[in-house]
Amino acid sequence: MSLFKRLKDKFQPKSNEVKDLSDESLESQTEALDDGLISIDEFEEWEQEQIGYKFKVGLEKSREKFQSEINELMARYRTVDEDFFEALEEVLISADVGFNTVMELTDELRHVAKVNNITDTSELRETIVEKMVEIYERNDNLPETVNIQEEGLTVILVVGVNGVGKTTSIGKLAHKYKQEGKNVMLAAGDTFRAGAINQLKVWGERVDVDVISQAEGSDPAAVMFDAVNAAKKRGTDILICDTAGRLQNKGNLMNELSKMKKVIQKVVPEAPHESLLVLDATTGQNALSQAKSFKDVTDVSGIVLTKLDGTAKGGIVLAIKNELGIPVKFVGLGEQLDDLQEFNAENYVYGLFADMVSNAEGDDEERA
Ligand SMILES: Nc1nc2c(ncn2[C@@H]2O[C@H](COP(=O)(O)OP(=O)(O)OP(=O)(O)O)[C@@H](O)[C@H]2O)c(=O)[nH]1
Ligand SMILES: [Mg+2]
Repeated sequence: MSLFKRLKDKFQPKSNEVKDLSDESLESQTEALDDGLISIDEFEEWEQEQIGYKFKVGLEKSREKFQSEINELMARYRTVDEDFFEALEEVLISADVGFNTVMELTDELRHVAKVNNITDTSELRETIVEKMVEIYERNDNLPETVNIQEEGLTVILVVGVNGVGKTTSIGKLAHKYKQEGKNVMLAAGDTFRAGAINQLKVWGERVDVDVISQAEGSDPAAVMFDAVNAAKKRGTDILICDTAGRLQNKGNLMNELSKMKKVIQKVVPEAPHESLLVLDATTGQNALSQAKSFKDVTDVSGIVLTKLDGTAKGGIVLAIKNELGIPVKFVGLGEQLDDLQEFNAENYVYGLFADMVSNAEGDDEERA
């Protein structure tokens, strides 16, 4: 089955009647689901539609920009030639896909066009998208799933420069895991910025989970020690640790992180199970260089890419995985509590190309 057909089956309502998935209707739909009249299959289908909808809304800016540029490109260059590929490269680079990834992608497209004798640019439209997914999934030795322990405590350390969305993401993660029935606790490791501890406490209240903290200015490693011990004692499933985004200088920040890790490992030797680096998608290439500096000094097991809803350059996801070799594990698609979603390449591509997917109907052509 072609990629677009598969995505269409996965995310779009089967009924002719298009469901309104917007805010208030969600609650009534959930209630309708609770009456026991719906099968597991139907529930899973409904859930997929919800997730598809979230990605579609969150990636709206990127989708609009990308699609209009691709349409313009196809209108301007009708025949597949070097000029077309060069113009396509420009479009992809301006979407923050990343230079090396763009070159890899267009080289493969050149090959596909040659082998299949494709001369009409519009025939390459779907292949462009397919190749993006293919390239994304190629580096398959990277663990995409979040390393949550089946039993015992899971420690998640959340790092990143100031303002990228660490604390907000922690709140959303806590909410997500709590919804899944886990026992969640937060550790207020940003003791440096005035107000940071309070901000985390507000999140703790909002999603109803405990927050372990000490006074402003205290040693964050000591907070971690307290928190891990408390989590073990209370039988917590998941401890999520906030950290400072800014200290006197970069060296201090990195030293502090390694000290925190050491202290955590004294109590739970295999922790942290995840070190999530939060990056702000709206900062584009700057996010990539932040990731490089963090990667140099500390292990990063996954990226939380926030504010995708705020950028038209959603191609950054591809650049992160291909150019840094770190999987994106979560994406921020908005400011609501459930707008932090687990990343998945198909959901992402659906969000970026939903209109093209919708139009895929009736096109029975399949390319090998
Ligand atoms: N639109 C949108 N806004 C977001 C998202 N994630 C975070 N934000 C906003 O980004 C701003 C900064 O978020 P924080 O969580 O305070 O960032 P931080 O990394 O903890 O910042 P410091 O504590 O200063 O290091 C807040 O206004 C959030 O609402 C997202 O996915 N989408
Ligand atoms: Mg913070």
